[in-house]
Amino acid sequence: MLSDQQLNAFKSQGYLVVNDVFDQTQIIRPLINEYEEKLATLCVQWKADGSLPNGSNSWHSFDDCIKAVYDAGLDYFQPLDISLPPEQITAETPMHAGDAVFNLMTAASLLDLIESIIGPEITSNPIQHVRIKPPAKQLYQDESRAHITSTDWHQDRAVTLEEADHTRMITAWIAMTDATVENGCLQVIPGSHRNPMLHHCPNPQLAIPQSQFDVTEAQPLPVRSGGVILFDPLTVHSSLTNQTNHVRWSFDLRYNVTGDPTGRPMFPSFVARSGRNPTTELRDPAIWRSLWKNTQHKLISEPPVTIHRWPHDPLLCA
Ligand SMILES: O=C(O)CCC(=O)C(=O)O
Ligand SMILES: [Fe+2]
Repeated sequence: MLSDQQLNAFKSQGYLVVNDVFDQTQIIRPLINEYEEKLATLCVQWKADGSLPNGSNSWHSFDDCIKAVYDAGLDYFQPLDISLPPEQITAETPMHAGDAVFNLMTAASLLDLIESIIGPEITSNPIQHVRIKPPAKQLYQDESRAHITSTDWHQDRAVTLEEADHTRMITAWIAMTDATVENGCLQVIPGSHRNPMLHHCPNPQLAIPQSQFDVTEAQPLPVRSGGVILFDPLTVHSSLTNQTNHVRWSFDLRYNVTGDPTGRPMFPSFVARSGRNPTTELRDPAIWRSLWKNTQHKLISEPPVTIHRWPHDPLLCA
């Protein structure tokens, strides 16, 4: 649970850094193993079908694999992501709903922090991603995907549909690798959660024009592997550039009060904790996987889903 001091800091600043939330042996190492295995499987397939050059045989690390796969122009992101994409969902669209991810999402140490802020009726919100970011110097010049390169300034409320504008929600940003100023940690505008929703421009990333806030107030938030940054859905945030030679890896998860709209109704949510009715808590990762599988089957036959509300505004988004 958060101390009164931590809770007050969260309420006044709109964010809180908490180190050492996840046990390295129980949670972080199994996640690394699960991702290493998944990436290795992908690489075997890509080599077999000729899309990955043979020279890439001598990888020694997860880092090297990610770099080689990115260099070859292959999409490692979607198969490793923990959500379906917003569009072009087919029967083959991959995603990663592994046991170790489920254990992260439902870890008591994280839910305790969330409970301190929004109470004991907690739903795991399906707006969730992995971000495995190669060194910036290695990226293609036109790379703009927020899961691969630095993320532009935004509020998370803006990535939901209007139905969730009053949803009591928290983002939990989890450092897998140590997150530093050099490798592209998160940064926030302290106190900006007291703003209303600011205007967001849709392209190339969803972003608040810099005329709408004071970017000189930006506060970078380094956090160690296994630590968490909690923030309010209206806190203005972005991430820095990865200027190192190593991959920077994080997950971002969201939780809302059970019963409030998630803001992405086409994707599956589940009860992660319930003080009132613990039997409603989902404890089985196989059921979580099947929720996503069923969603996928349903969405194949439907038109692309809209995940945010922002049209291009020619005045604000020049
Ligand atoms: O890690 C990043 O680059 C940005 C993450 C983010 O925007 C979020 O967690 O809401
Ligand atoms: Fe965000």
